[in-house]
Amino acid sequence: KLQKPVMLWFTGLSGAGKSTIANLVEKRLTALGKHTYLLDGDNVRHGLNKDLGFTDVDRVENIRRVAEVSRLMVDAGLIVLVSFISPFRAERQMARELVEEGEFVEIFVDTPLEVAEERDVKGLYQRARAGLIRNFTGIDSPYEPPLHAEITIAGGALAAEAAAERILDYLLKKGYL
Ligand code: GGZ
Repeated sequence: KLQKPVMLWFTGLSGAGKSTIANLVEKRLTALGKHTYLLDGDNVRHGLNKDLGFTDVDRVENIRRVAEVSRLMVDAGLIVLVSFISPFRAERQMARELVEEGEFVEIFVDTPLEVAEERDVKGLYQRARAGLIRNFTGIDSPYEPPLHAEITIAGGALAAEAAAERILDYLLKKGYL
């Protein structure tokens, strides 16, 4: 039986835990024999989108291209995990409308700015506060939280393993697995 393709769209601040959770979910799906692909800054911003930075205009184009590539992968039958800040509602909505009803699952990794900034794994928040990085999301660039995400993860409180578990449960319950 063919697997059900779906776009799992992770959104949230830098350092929210999107990629950590997406990687765990992908591992679990692979173990279940599913064919997946994870799109994130590491494999897109250094290649396809290396001409783009972090102005609003560039972020819109970043997400537009990511959504289109992701749509092609859904067409190919994959479970696609998409992990970008994707700060604007309009572009997330655009991505949603590229695929069939039920093929888009928005996952809001809702880690408060204070928590992400406290973690500051890469030291980017500190550099943004110091004015060394401009247009940093949450500092001097906006983040529009989803209003109707299919799944919201309290990223500050919930461990990545538990978050991945919740997403797997959702996919199972909704008939994707
Ligand atoms: C936000 C930035 C910035 C600025 C570099 N603002 O924590 P990270 O490092 O690994 O994830 C962040 C990543 C965000 O890229 P996205 O492609 O996901 O952004 S968007 O969806 O808005 O296009 C961060 C790093 O890039 N980074 N400069 N100014 N994050």
